[in-house]
Amino acid sequence: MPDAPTWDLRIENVHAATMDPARSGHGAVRDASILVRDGAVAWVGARAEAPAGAARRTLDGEGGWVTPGLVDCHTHLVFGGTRVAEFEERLRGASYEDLARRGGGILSTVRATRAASDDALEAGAIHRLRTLAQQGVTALEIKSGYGLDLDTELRMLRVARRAAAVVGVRVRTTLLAAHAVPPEWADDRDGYVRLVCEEMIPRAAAEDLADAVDCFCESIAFTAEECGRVLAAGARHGLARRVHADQRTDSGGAALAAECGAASADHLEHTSEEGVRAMAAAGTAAVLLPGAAYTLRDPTVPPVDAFRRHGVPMAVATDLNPGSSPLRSPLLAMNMACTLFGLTPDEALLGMTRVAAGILGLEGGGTIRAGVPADLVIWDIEQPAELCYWMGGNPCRVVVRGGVPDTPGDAG
Ligand code: DI6
Ligand code: FE
Repeated sequence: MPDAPTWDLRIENVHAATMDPARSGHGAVRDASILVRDGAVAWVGARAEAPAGAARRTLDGEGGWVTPGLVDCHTHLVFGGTRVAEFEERLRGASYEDLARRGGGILSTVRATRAASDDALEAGAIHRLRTLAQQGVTALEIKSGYGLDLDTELRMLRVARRAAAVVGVRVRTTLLAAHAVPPEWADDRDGYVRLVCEEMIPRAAAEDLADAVDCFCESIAFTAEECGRVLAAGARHGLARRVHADQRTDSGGAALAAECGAASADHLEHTSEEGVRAMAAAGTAAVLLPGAAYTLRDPTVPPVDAFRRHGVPMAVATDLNPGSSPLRSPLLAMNMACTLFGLTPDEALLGMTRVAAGILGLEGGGTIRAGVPADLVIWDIEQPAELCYWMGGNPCRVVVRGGVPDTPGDAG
């Protein structure tokens, strides 16, 4: 009997963008080999130095590039209905804020989500998740926020976890009950904030349905004071903190996120230098969501230069949601981060891998290193910047999830 193979998987004939901070640039290793055993990367380096030993399976990268699996660290992909009618209204001149004040916007998705069955919510979420997974996403965050009552918020979090298990991606869930004031609390905002802090957050934490809490700090949503109460309640219940900050106006969201020890402040189109400084001091990362800026045609760009100068790490995510960012492509989000916000392709790729994984606290940290989970993507490209360059199409050839290769179909 021959000896059992040493490795479960050997990937050859590829270049690797490892994102390993111990290597320079994006951690590139040209002519690399990657060896996988028991679901984890066992070795990565130059092919000429690769350890010997038979592999159960060998993948030929055909001269392409391998990167860590993409991490989409900000999505709202569980929801009922669509907002295609509002898309058309905005094209005729209505603003996002007009629609929200008329009871449309987030509240129209709340109505559709409350009315949807668990099965319908799950089917929609699985469909959108598969589309992301086919473009190399192996881990992501999914928020609630279209229930705005205890039952529907918890239902959304359960659906998020189940959908991720069905598709085979790693997930972190976030309770975003402070997304809008629901109609039944319109005359008692304070009562709703108390409900979020005193019932929804404790239940989501006790049932282990949420990893983090988030809030929409904005003129059409919650004030910085209200958001501060929500974030403090999340911290008391052991949840990480995230903030939708300064998306439409400078509402002090970035400074609030820093003050509450948030893992990230997200959007940040209208953040001041003072807010950036506070984030840097607190170690709060920035999440850039160019799909929303594009959809809402906001010409204001987040203070990317200030983030660089102050050393604030920048993640890039889709913000996949039915209103402000119906964007189902992580690669297009990276393209927009470069073209609209001025990131370099290296920054955009880091932002969809290592920085995003850091915000979600994922084991392995969005890198390819010995010992980390083998979540990898082989791309049909000649250089990593192509991931940001093409618009449309799908250069993803193979996705490896926990050491198991999977050839994606066409992204739908
Ligand atoms: N900002 C966003 O971009 C999403 N939520 C938020 O607070 C939009 C949500 C929506 O319009 O449905
Ligand atoms: Fe969002």
